Amino acid sequence: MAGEQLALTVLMGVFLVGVVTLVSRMENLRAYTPLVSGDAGYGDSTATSHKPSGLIRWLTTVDHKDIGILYGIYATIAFVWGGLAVMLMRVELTTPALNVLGGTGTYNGLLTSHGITMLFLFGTPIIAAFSNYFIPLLIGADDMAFPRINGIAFWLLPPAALLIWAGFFLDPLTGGAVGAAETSWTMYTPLSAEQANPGVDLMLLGLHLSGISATMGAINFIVTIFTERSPDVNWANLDIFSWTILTQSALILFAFPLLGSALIMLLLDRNFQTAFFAVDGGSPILWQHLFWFFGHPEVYILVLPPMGLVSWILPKFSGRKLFGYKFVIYSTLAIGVLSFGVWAHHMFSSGIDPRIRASFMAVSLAIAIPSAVKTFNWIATMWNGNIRLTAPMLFCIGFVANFVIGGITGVFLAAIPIDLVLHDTYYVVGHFHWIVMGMIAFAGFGAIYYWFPIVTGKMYQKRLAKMHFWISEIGVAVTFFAMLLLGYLGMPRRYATYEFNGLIAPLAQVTTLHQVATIGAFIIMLGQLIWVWNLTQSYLEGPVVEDEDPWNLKETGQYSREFEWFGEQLDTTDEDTPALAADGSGEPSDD
Ligand code: HEM
Ligand SMILES: [Cu+2]
Repeated sequence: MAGEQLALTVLMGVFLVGVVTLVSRMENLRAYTPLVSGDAGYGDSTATSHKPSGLIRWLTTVDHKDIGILYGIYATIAFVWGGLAVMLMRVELTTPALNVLGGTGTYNGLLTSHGITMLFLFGTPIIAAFSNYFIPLLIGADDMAFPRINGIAFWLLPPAALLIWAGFFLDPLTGGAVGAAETSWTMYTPLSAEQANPGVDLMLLGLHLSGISATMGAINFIVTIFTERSPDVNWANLDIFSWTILTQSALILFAFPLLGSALIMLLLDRNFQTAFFAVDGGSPILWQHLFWFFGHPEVYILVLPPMGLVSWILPKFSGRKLFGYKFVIYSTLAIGVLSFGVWAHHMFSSGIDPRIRASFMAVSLAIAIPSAVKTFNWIATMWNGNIRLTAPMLFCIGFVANFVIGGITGVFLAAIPIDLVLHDTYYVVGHFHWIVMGMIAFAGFGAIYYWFPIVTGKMYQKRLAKMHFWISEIGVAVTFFAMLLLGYLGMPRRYATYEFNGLIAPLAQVTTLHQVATIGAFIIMLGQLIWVWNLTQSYLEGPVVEDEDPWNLKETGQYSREFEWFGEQLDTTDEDTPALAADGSGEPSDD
């Protein structure tokens, strides 16, 4: 046994050395690195002619635009995986008994994978997709400050996903000896420490990798925004999206090391008999403190950049500048700072000192203030504006509406007495899904539609995009409103089956609400199928965009740097591509 292991270790070592040698010998890896090949900005067409083509290009690229696209594809795959997991769970929940998935273990595995995938493998990377592609364009930089670190940061993610999902693949191969982790995304101890399943260790290692990737990205963005701005971009006219990415990067820098340390402590507890989180001699509550000191900022790491995207895109279709630009920045910074002072609002019912609890309640309620400032700024921007209901704008408006519900349900949870009743019920699930699905995903969709012409040179099908919005918004409202109601009825979260004392809540009502939520989930899924179809079809066959201003932003003085860059690209490409309608769309405009 020990001999076998040694042989395996040696083999692995030889393999790794081989890979390193191979990579270091690939001369052309460096050939098109902007920093190495001298001045090779994207205006310089020789820069791109150095690029290898096909698979090698995508595996070795250090161009921020390529890396942005890689992040986008990766996040979409994760979104599909996480979405399929949750559909299985929702089908299981249509009846009180367990009759779809083989056992509660499968349910728990899907639940864990859904949460972790959506937050770490979809949420953070989809934001990185936009920031990598567009921040250098928006601030007039040639590329990121460290293009190769940028590439490495991305390539840490596929192994991270494989490790996080490993339990599912290894389960059938090992006859169940290694299975999917069943810890939920919060990985609460002692459950996570005592679960004797190597799948948990693999997941923890995967999470650690994803954290390293995010931290490398954050450092890169901070340095890029500080040092690579073109001379005419200063702090007073830096675009709002870059501001939110800068704040987000700072949050990552302070929060992720906490997660990394906690994960290592948990791994040590699991494999080397340390007792950080042990019930005897250690402290399970310590895990909650460490986890939420990371975990609460993480929710703002996920939501601040989408807020930045909306603050950037919404004015374009309101025909006026963002109302209160400065205050939108101040509120971003305020949320960033405050988010480190509220972690214990996830622990109100865990028996911590009531006096400590009260101060956390106060700070949590205070976050509602900068959040409201933002909301009023968005509304004031639209007020009396010349609103054009294009797909990106619809998603922005949906975003604001969903934030009102997601944010206000959060304020209720921040009140200790209410939280003691609603904690660990579906109300909490409803609260954060209004935000993560209703805001983060929506801002992502809005930005994808808005920048689609720049990235692909094509235009999407506008009617399908609007259908995508309406179906998604209806699905979100049906699903997550049903969850808020389930919470009021006392339905606990994270259960595969349910059973109720009729005096507290009639089982029939609970079942009906679960069925409503499942129908809503299918509506959401339908919307996403339309989205995937639209993007794929339009990318392959959509009308080519000839107009450097496909959104008619010049008219209202909203034309900005990334479209200027797009215009330059159009000037340098072939003239013989077929011309298109003046507004850049291939379809009759129905805006
Ligand atoms: C006005 C702002 C907000 C307030 C006051 C607030 C408050 C709260 C509170 C008190 C909880 C704990 C509930 C419990 O477990 O009993 C909670 C849970 C949660 N919130 Fe919020 N929230 C706000 C905004 C957000 C945002 C912007 C996001 C996401 C981007 C978010 C994501 C979450 C998540 C993921 C959980 C559940 C964590 C878990 O237990 O798995 N919240 N929120
Ligand atoms: Cu929180």
